[in-house]
Amino acid sequence: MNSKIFSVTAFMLMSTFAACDGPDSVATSDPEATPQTVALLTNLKTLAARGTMIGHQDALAYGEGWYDEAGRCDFRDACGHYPALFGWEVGELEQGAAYSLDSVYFDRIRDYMKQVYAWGGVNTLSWHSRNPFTGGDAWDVSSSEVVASILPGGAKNALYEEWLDRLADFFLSLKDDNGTLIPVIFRPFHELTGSWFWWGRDLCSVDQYVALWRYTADGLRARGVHNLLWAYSAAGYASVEEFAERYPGDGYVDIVGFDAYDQPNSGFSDDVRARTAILLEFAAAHDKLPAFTETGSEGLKDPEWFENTLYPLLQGQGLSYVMLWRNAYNIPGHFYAAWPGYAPAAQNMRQFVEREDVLTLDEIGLLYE
Ligand code: BMA
Repeated sequence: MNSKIFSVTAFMLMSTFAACDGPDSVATSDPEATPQTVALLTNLKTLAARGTMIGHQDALAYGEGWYDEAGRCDFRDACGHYPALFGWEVGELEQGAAYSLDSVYFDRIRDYMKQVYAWGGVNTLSWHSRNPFTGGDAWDVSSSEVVASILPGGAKNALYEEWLDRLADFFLSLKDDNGTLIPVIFRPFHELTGSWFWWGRDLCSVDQYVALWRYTADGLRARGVHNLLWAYSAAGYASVEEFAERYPGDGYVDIVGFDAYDQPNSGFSDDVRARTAILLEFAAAHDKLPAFTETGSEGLKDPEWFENTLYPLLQGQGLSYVMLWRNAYNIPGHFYAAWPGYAPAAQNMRQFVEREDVLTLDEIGLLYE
């Protein structure tokens, strides 16, 4: 065999092995993350180069005019594909409640998450927990002592430990039929650069916010929870420094992102472009996966919003996912994904998801191996 043929053959063999092995595993923030959790992050990093996964909050739980109907999903019914990513909400789980602040039973959420995992989709959880200090809801910003009260030595530390017990029990109950833990993107204390939640910028110091995040992550890890990817998601910011100010550290975060909604006269597109550029710079410097963690245009008043507004903001950016907010069954006009009865928006959403670089469930391949 001459040397050229030998090296071509060797190269082909090496490529074959490389293709079988898949990409080398990337490091998760939790060094003890389960193999499926490591595989998820590894595969999401590769997938982001191909396109952006589309997600929808509470997609299987309810929608425009329906609640908990087997097999129903506004997103799929409007455009023929399931989203790749499914968002769920654990607010009030910490209270030991049976259902979330958006009235979805946690037992059902577990079933939905199991279904999504069986399909090969991605689950993400947000947590609009109640205010442990005042007893109000997540939006109760009447006190700036809340975060301090949770931390060790604080009056609500024991209560918060109970909350962590409940969260840990739930995360550890997320298993497939073989008993394998289902990986979850957990996105607590979100929109932290705003001041509308009790953990917001004006409600606690930088050190307190970082301590809250680490205390939560360490507490869950100490309880044996290793099936989480941690998502740090901001609201508005104007510089890398501002985005980074409350970042809990590379050992506590896997995904970085922001939430932004298209409200009338909010300069949405320019704002998202500016935030994305900053996000991508930060993500590259820290080797974290960038995502657009919540968005939408309430009621889709512009039925061409997906193609005319959203798509140009995603194209070529390398964002892992974009998640549309929920289609509330009991708040008129509070929807963000199209639904079949709203035909012009459904048609536009179908066009959008059929783009090669907008990824639905059927296009993401095997993410957990
Ligand atoms: C908000 C609205 C509320 C909901 C909350 C938490 O944006 O959708 O109705 O309770 O998110 O999911």
